[in-house]
Amino acid sequence: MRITTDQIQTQNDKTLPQHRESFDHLRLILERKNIDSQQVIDKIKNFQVAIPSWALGTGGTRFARFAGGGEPRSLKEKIDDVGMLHALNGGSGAISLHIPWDIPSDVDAVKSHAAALGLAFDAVNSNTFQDQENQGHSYKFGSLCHTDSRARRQAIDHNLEVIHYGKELGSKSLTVWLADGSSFPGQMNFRKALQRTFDALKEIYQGMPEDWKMFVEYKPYEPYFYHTVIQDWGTSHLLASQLGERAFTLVDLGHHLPNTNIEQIVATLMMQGKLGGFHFNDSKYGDDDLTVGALKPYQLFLIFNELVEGMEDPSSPNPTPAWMIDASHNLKDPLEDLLQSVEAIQLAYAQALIIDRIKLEEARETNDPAWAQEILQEAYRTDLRPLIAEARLQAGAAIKPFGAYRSLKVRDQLIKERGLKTMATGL
Ligand code: LRH
Ligand code: MN
Ligand code: MN
Repeated sequence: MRITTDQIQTQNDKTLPQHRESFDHLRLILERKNIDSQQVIDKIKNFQVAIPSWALGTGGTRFARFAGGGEPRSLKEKIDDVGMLHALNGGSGAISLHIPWDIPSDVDAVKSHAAALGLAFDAVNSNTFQDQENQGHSYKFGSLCHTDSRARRQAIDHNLEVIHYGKELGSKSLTVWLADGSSFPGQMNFRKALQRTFDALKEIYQGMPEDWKMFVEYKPYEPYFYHTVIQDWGTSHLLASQLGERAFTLVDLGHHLPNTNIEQIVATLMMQGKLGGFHFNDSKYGDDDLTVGALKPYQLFLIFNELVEGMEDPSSPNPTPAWMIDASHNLKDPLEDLLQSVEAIQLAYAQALIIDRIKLEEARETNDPAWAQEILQEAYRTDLRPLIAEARLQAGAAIKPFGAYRSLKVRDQLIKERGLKTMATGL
C-alpha cells in the first residue's frame, strides 16, 4: 500500500484554512521575538529521523506479545510502511535495519524500492544478542567478550557480514549494541571482558569502509543484571576514542539509570566530538522503549538544547549525529506511535532552535539562574505545532499526519492486504 500525493492533498484541503490561521498567528508571535519562522522551518524540513525496522510490528514484553493486524511480513513491506510514514510527515526519510532480521534477498530490488519511496538506509545494526538457527557457538555467555575465541570469531564475522549488507544497500554506519555482561558477582572478569571486546571491535572497525562510522551503544543492565561490558557513556567513549576517529558513542535515551542527566552527557560527548548517534524513545522505569515525548518532553527539550548548541557552534568538533527512533511496545498501532514519536522529536528540536541563546549566555555569565530558567521556558512553552505543520505542508506532507492516517483508514487497508495474523520479525 502507498499513500499518494492526491490523498494527502485531499486531507490537507480539509484543514488548510484553520492551519493558515494558527500559523499566521504563530509567525507574528515569533516575529516579535526576532525569530525568522522560515529559518526554523527549513531546519525542520532538513531533519530526517530514521525508523527502525523492528518498530513496525507490535513489540512484546517478556511475558506476551499481542500482535496487531496488517504488520509487515517482509523487508519490502517494512520499507512500504516507512514510505507511508515519510509520505505523511516528510521527516522519516530513512530506515535502520537489523541483521539478521532484515537480510535483503535481492539487494537491487530492495534498493530501488526504497529509493522510489524517497528513503535512504541509515545505520545497520548487528545482532549478537540472540542465537540464530545453525549457529556454531552460543552467545549465552557473551559475544565479543566471550571466553571462547571461537564464539568471538563468529560474532566478529557476523559484524563484518552486516557491514557487507550495509555496503550493498548504501548505509554508511554500523551500530554495535552488545548484550554482553553477567548476572552474578564473580561470574566474569571485568577487565578481561572489556579487553576482549575492545580487541574484537578493533577488527570490526578495521573491516569498515573508509567512509563509514561505528556507533558504540551502551546500556547499564539488561538482559544481564549484575554488569554489562559497555555499561555507560564513559566506557563507550573510552572504546570509541581508542578505536579511532570514525568510532563514536551512541546515546539511547532508555539506556540510563533513573535521573541520569542525559543532557549533560550529550554536551560532554559533543565537546569531545564523539556523539555519533541517537536512539530516541521514552521511559519511566528502565529501557521501556515508549513513544518519544510520552513521559518526559521537558527532558527531551533540554537534550535538544545541548544538541542545538553543539550543532550550531561552528567550532564544534562533532559531526551531525545520526537520528534514529528505537521504540517498540505492545499497545498502540506501531505506525501511529511512530508518527507521534517523530512529531515529538521535531517539536523538541524546534523549541530548542527558538531559545534566545545570546540572552541565555548573558544570564549564565551573570549567574542569574531565575533569568536562565525564564529564557528556556519561554521557548519550551511556545506552542510550535503550527510551525511543524507548516514544515510538513511545505515538504508536500500532511498538515495533520495522525488525523490523515486515521481518516485514510490505513490500518484497515493493511489488514485487508496482509491479513489479521501477521508476524513481523523483530523484538
Ligand atoms: C537494546 C537496543 C539496541 C538494539 C535494539 C533492538 O536495548 O536498544 O539498540 O539494537 O534495542
Ligand atoms: Mn537502542
Ligand atoms: Mn534499548
